[in-house]
Amino acid sequence: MSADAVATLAARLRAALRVTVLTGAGVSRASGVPTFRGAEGLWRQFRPEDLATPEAFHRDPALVWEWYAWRREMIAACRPNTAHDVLARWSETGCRVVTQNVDDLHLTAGTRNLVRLHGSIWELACANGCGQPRWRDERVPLPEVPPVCPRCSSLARPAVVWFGEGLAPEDVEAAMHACTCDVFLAVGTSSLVYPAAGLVGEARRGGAFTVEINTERTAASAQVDLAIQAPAEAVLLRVDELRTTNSEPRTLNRT
Ligand code: BJW
Ligand code: ZN
Repeated sequence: MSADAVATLAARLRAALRVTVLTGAGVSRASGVPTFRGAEGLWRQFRPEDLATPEAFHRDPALVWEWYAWRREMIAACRPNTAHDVLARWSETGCRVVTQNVDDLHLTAGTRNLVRLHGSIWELACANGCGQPRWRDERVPLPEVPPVCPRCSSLARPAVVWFGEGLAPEDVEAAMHACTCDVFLAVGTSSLVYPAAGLVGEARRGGAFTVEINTERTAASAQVDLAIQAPAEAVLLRVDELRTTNSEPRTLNRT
C-alpha cells in the first residue's frame, strides 16, 4: 500500500464535505464472502446465465434456489470486517454508502442510509408479482426450498437484481444523487456491471475527486484520479486513522 496515496486520500477526505463510497464484493472478501469474478470468484464455478437471470429462474427455480440457499448458509457465518466497520462510522457523519452487495454486512455493521443497488439475499419476493410486498427471511436453512409466497402460494424468489432486470428506480436515483460529491470512492468492485459501474464516471464529470481501492487493476483504474492497489480493509483502516488523528472528525454532507 502506498503511504503517499493513502495520505492523499486522507487529506482529500478531511477537506471534503460530501463523500460517497460505492462498494462491491471485494469489501466482503475479508469476511469470507466469495467475490464473483477473479481466481476464486463464483463465476469460475458457476455460469451467471444459469443462475442469475430471470430466464434461469423460469427454467429451473429449484436449481437457482439451491445456489442461493448455499450462499445464504455461507454468508450467515460471516461477520462484518474492518472495511464495513469504518464505512459504518463514516456514515454516522453523513458519508453516503451505495453497495452492490446483497449480503447485508454493511447493515449488520450499522451503516446508515445504505443504498442497496442489487437488493438483499435475506429478502424474498413473489415471483408472480401478486402484490405481496417483499419480505425478510433470515432462516438458515429455509424450511422449504423453493419457498413460496405467503399471499398467493406461487414461487418466491430472492429479492436480488439479476442480469437483464432493472434496478429499483428509487435506488438508482439515490445513487445518482450521491454522485454529486467532493470525493467518490469505488471500493472492491471490478467496475464491470452497469449501471453501478457508470457511477464513478458520473461523479468525475460532476467534479468529484475519484478514488479506487482494489487489490487488482480494474476497468475503472485508468479513469480515476487515484487508484490504490491494496486490500480495502487495510486501506480504509489506515485512512480512518489518519483522518481522525490529524484533525477532529468532520461532519460530512451537512451542507
Ligand atoms: C478486493 C478485495 C479486497 C477482492 N479489497 N478489493 C451497459 C454496458 C454494458 C452492459 C450493460 C450496460 N447496462 C446494462 C448492461 C447489462 C448488465 C451488465 O452490466 N453486464 C456487464 C457484465 C457487461 N447489467 C444488468 O443487466 C443490470 N440491469 C440493467 O442494467 O437493467 C436495464 C433494464 C432497465 C429496465 C428494464 C430492464 C432492464 C443488472 C445487473 C445485476 C447484477 N447482478 C449481480 C447478482 C446479484 C444477485 C446475487 O448476488 O446473486 O450482482 S451479478 C454480480 O456482479 C453481483 C454484483 O453486485 C455485481 C458486481 O460485482 P462486483 O461487486 O464488482 O464483484 P466482482 O467479483 O466483479 O469484483 C470484486 C472486486 O473486488 C475485484 O475487482 C477484486 O479485485 C476486488 N477485491 N478482494 C479490495 N480485500
Ligand atoms: Zn404472491
